[in-house]
Amino acid sequence: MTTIPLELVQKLRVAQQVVVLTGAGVSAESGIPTFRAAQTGLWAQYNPAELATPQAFQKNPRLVWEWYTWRRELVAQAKPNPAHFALVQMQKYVSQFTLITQNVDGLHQQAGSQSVMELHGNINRTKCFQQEHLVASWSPTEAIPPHCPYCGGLLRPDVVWFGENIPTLVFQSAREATEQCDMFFSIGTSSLVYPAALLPLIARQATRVEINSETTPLTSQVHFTLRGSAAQLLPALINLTWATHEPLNPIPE
Ligand code: BV8
Repeated sequence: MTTIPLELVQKLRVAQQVVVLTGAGVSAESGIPTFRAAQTGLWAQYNPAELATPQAFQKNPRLVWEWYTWRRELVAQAKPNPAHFALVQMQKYVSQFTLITQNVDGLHQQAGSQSVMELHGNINRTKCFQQEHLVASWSPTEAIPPHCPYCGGLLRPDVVWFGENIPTLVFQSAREATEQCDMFFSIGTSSLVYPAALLPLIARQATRVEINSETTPLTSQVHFTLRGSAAQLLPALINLTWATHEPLNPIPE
């Protein structure tokens, strides 16, 4: 595991506004395959970026619905890992902390993070394709996908597909926090999907840190690179920075 520079610890200890952007690499050690890792089993022959589009859904709604059903079952079995819990801790020690995620698995909230900004939606929420009615439940049906109880449209996951806009207010809040922060962490993301990948580039004024098991297009743009597993590096960073400090904002356990 890479060493954690003392200068990074010292900067984090005095940081007032910290923004963290996470990607699928943070959930990898919860057993959820990252977006670019080969899909397993039945889904190995599909490219996620080709399934996660409105066009794919319109062309084959059953296939796309079943892909998400498979992923929802993976997410249901997954538990937050030490990377998620370390970010809950970080939120307690930083006076203004913003967590922005590209992940759709809800594990940050499950771990206890507050006010998570979900850029790409949440796989556990369902809406209708036609009129975006949010649908919490639907009567048992043979139809795959099921139909919206309000308008009869086809149900789909409430995630942002490629070619769809990020929820405007969410991205605006994420952008504002990024423009004001003094430290920006990019954790477990390949930095290939936009506009999320723009955020670290907007944080020109901040000390930028990347935590990733591999190099990404962002690596050359950051001040500190921690090469390795987020589930190992984040707890180590939190411990080095605040082990002897009282939390500023204790979040109820
Ligand atoms: C948009 C939800 C405006 C769905 C996702 C042509 C037409 C239209 C748009 C575009 C276009 N060309 C480009 C675009 C823009 C497009 C885009 O960016 N495409 C890419 C492929 C180039 N973006 C969009 O379409 C966005 N909307 O632009 O709207 C617009 C509208 C209309 C027309 C034009 C423009 C919407 C993008 C949102 C897509 N939805 N998810 C679902 O999940 O099913 S994105 C999807 O990829 C996931 O959310 C995922 O999080 C995200 C990014 O991937 P990562 O999280 O980074 O995961 P990845 O597997 O890639 O990498 C994991 C990383 O972790 C790796 O670096 C690995 O090394 C590291 N790692 C692994 N294990 C660990 C680890 N690190 C640390 N520890 C470990 N243990």
